[in-house]
Amino acid sequence: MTYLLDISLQPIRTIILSMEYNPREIEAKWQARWEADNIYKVEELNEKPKFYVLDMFPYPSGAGLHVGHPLGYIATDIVSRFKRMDGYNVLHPVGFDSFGLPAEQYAIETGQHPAITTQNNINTYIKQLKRLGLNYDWSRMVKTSDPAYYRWTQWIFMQLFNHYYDTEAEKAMPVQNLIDKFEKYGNKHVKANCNDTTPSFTAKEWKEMDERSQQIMLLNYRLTFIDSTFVNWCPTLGTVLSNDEVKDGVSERGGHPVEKKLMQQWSMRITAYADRLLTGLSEIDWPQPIKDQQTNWIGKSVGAQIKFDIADHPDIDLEVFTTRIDTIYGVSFLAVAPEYAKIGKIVTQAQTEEVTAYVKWASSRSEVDRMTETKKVTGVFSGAYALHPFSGAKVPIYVADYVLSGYGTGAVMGVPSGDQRDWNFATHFNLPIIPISDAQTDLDQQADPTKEGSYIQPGLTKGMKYEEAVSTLIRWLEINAKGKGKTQFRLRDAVFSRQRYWGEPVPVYFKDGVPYLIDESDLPLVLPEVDAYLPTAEGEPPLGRAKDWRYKNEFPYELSTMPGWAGSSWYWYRYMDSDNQNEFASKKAIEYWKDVDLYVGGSEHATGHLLYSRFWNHFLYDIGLVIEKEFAKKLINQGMIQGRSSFVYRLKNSDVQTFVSSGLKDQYDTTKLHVNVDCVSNDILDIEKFKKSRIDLTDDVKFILEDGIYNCSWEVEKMSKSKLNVVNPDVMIDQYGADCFRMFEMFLGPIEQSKPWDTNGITGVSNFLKKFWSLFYEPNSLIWRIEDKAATAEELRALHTCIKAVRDDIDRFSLNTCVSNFMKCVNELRRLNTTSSEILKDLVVLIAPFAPYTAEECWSQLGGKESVVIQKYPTADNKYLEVNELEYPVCINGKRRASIIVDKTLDNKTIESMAMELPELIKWLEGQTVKKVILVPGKMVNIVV
Ligand code: ANZ
Repeated sequence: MTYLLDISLQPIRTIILSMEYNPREIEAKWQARWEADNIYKVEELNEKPKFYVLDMFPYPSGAGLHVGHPLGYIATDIVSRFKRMDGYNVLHPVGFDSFGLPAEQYAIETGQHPAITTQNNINTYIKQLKRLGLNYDWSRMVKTSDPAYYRWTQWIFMQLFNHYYDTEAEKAMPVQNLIDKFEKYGNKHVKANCNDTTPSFTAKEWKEMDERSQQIMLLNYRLTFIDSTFVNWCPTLGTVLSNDEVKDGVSERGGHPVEKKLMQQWSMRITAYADRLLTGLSEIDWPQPIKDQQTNWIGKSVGAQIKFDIADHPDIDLEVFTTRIDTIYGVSFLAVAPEYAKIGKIVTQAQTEEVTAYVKWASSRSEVDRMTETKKVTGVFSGAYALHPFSGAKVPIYVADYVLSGYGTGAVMGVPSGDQRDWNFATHFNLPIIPISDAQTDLDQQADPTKEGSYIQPGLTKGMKYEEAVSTLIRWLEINAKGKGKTQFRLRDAVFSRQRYWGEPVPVYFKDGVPYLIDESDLPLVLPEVDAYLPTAEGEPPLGRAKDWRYKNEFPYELSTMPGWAGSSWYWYRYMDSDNQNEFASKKAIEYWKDVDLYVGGSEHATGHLLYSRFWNHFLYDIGLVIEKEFAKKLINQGMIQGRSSFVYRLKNSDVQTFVSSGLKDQYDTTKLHVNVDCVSNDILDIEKFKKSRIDLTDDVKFILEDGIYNCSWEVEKMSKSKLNVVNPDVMIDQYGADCFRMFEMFLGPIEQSKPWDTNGITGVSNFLKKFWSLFYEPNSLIWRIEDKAATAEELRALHTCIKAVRDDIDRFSLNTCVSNFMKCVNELRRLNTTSSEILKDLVVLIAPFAPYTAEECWSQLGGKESVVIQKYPTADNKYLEVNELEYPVCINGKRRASIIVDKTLDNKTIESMAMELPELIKWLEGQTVKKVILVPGKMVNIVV
C-alpha cells in the first residue's frame, strides 16, 4: 500500500530525514554482490565501440590513500560507468607502480623485504579502492614489481637494445640492418642517430674489428646503451637521479644534495625521438601547460654551428652554436664552458695558472647555480684569440661558467649588443660592445660593401628578408666548410641506471667488459635475494651482494636496476591482456583497445612519466607492436586536494600547559601549533579528543575558552602527515558512506582545479542523498512511496532538464555541476511530490555513475532484475523540455491577487475569462464592477475595478 504524506505543505527543513538511508549496509551488500557477480569484468566485444579510461596507477605507499588520491579515480569511475551505460565497451583497469625508493628505504631501516611491505601496502590500497565502489576490472590488475609483469619491461628493454634510430626512414630499425650497412659501406653514409663521439670507419675497418670492438661501436647507435656520462649523483640516497627527479639542485624525494659525477650508465636514446615527441603533441588533446612543459623540456633550437679558426693554432678550431647567426657581426669575444676539452690546448702559458684555478672552482658549482646566478659574472681570459670568419678580426677567447658544457658545443660567440648574458660579461671585462640595431638594419649594413673594414661579403643584399639572409649566411658557411645549419635540442638522453635494489634487473651480462643481452628464454631475470639493501663495501649497487649471481654461472650481470619510469612507460598495454604469458599483449587485444581514450593523473609527471611513456610508445609503434603513435588521446590533470590545517595556540612560559582559543590569541604570548584535524569539527576543538591525541599533555592542561568553546584557526597547506591535516577516506566513508564521499569529492569544484579539503561541506551532500532516498521511502519509515503512475509534464520537465544537463556536463568533464544538477532535480521532484515510477526509474539510472550503491539499491527495490550498472543511460527528449504552459499573475488594479497557469496556445479572451473565474478572486471582486480586463501577452492579467 502506498501512503502519501503531503510533504510539500511542510517547510522542508523541519522534516526529519529518513533514518533508513543506511549507506553502510547498502554499500557492504552491493560491494559483495558486484564482486560475486563479476559485474565489472571486461571482455573484448567487437559489436561495441571501445572506450579506454585510465588512471595513473598509484605507488602503494605505507600511509594508504588520503582523500586527495581518489579525486581522479572517482572522476574516471563516473566517466567509465557513464560510457558503459551509454553503449561503449569500457576498459577501466587498475594496478600498482610498485617498485620504488620508499619501499627500499623502509627495507633498509627495518630489514623487511620490500616485496612484503609493498604487498601489504597494496592490500590496504585494494581494500580502500574497493570501498569507494570503483568499477575496476580487478582481474586485469598489474604490479610492476611482479616478475610476470617486469619480464615484459625487460623484454622491451631488449627490443630497444636491438634497435637504432634511422634518420632517413625516421624510425627505429633493427641493429642487424646497421651491421649489414657497416659491412658494405662502413658508417660514412649511414643515416642514424648516434653518439657525438662516434668515429667514422670504412667497411674494411669494420670487418677488421674484433667482436668486442664491434660491440663497443654498436653501443654508439643502440637505442639503449651504456656510456660514461655526467649524472646527478645523490650520495645520501646512494643513487643516480634523472633530471626530472632533481628539483632546485636537490633530490625531489627527501631534498638531499645532488652532485655531478662521471659514471658508466645505461641511457635511453630519447633524443632520437625529440622531433617526433614535439610534432606528436599536436595530435593529442592534452592540457596546454603540459604540452608547453614538454616543448620547453625538449627545447628545439634552430640555428647554426660556426667554426672559428684560432690564431697561432692552425690545427685547432672552435665551434659555437648560435640561434642568431644574423648577429655574427656583433661578436666581440668567444666563451667556452670550464669543462671544454680543448681549452688546455689553446690556453697561453701566462694564463694557465689562472685558467686552471678557475676551472677547479667552477666544477664545484651546480648547473642550476650556473644557470640561475646570471648576475654574478665570472670568467677568465685564456690568452688565445679566435678569428672572425667574415672580418678576420681577432676576438678574445674566455672561459666562463655561464656557458654550459652539456648544451650545443659548449662554446658561444659573445654578442653583447644582442644577448643579456653576453652584455653582462662584456661590461664586466671591458670588452667592446659592437652595436647591432635590429636584425634587418644590421643585415643591411653587412650587405654594404663600402662598410668599413675588410669584410668578406657572404652574399647578403640590401633589403633581404631575415630568413633568406640567415640561409644565405648558413649556405656560405657550408660551402666554405666554416660551419653548418644545426638544430639543437635541450633534451638529453635519459639515464636509465639506478644503483638500487627495488627495481627491475637489467637483462644484461658482461663478457670482456662488454654488455650482451641474456637469452629471451631466460626472462624474467628475477631480482636476486641479498643480505642487505645497501651498496657493497666496494661501492657496488646492492645487487652486488647477491651470492653466485652470474649468467650461465659464468658472466657477471649488470648490477644496477631500472628507474621507476621503466615499468610505468607501457603499463596500459598490459591491462589489455594482463594474463598473457607469451606476449606483452596479444595483437588482437591491442588492435581492439588501440590506445587510451581518457587518461587522468597529476601534472607533476609532465616531463617524467608523460614524456618517457610517449617515447616508448613511439618506439613500440615503429617496430610494429602497437598501432597508435600516441598512447593517450586525451589527458586531464586533476588538481591537488590541499589540506585544511587547524591550529591551536599554546601559552609561552607557562608552568601548566595552557591553550588559548584562537579569538583571544592576540592578548597572550603564544606559539602556534598544528593540531590533528581529527580533533576538530567546524573549527571547534574537541578538547577530550585533543587531550588523548597528544601524549605530552598532562591532566592539568588548561584551556582558555571563548563562550565556552575552543576555536581553532585554519590555513590551507599541502596535505601531509607532518601537518596533521591528512584526512583518511575510510573515516569519511564510515561516517557518511562511499556514495556521499564520491559525490562530495566531485562537488568540491572543477576537477582540474586545486582546492582545499573542507569536511564542513560534506553534510550538505549527505543531506542531498537522504532527500534522494526520501523520494522512495517515507521519512522515518520503511514505507515505499513509488506508484506505477504516469508522469506529469512538470515531472518530465524536471527529469529531462537534469538528463540534458548531466550529459552535457559529463561530456565537458564538469562533474561538480552534475552534482548540483542532481540537487536541483531532486528538490524539484520533492516539490512536485513525485511518486511516479516512470520518473524515478530514470533518475536512478541517471545517478548510478555518481552514487552507484544507492542507485543499485533503489533500482533493485524498483524491481530491476539486472544490475543498474548495465542499464541504458537515459537521453533527454527535447519535447519535455519545451515549456508549453505559461504562468500569468492575475492582478486587481495592479495588485497581484492570484496566478493562473494556462496553455500557451489559448487565445486572450479565453485566458481572461479563465482568470475571472479563479476562486481566489471571489473575495476581491465581490460587490465590485469590473470596468476592464487587460491582458499583457505573456506577462500578466490585470482586472480594473
Ligand atoms: C649568439 C647570440 C646572439 C645568441 C644573440 C643569442 C642572442 P637556445 O635558444 O636556448 O637554444 N648558447 C649556445 N650554447 C650555449 C651554452 N652551451 N651555454 C650557454 N649558452 C649557450 O639558446 C641558444 C643561444 O644560447 C645561442 O645563440 C648562444 O647565444 C647561447 F643576440 O649566439 B646565441
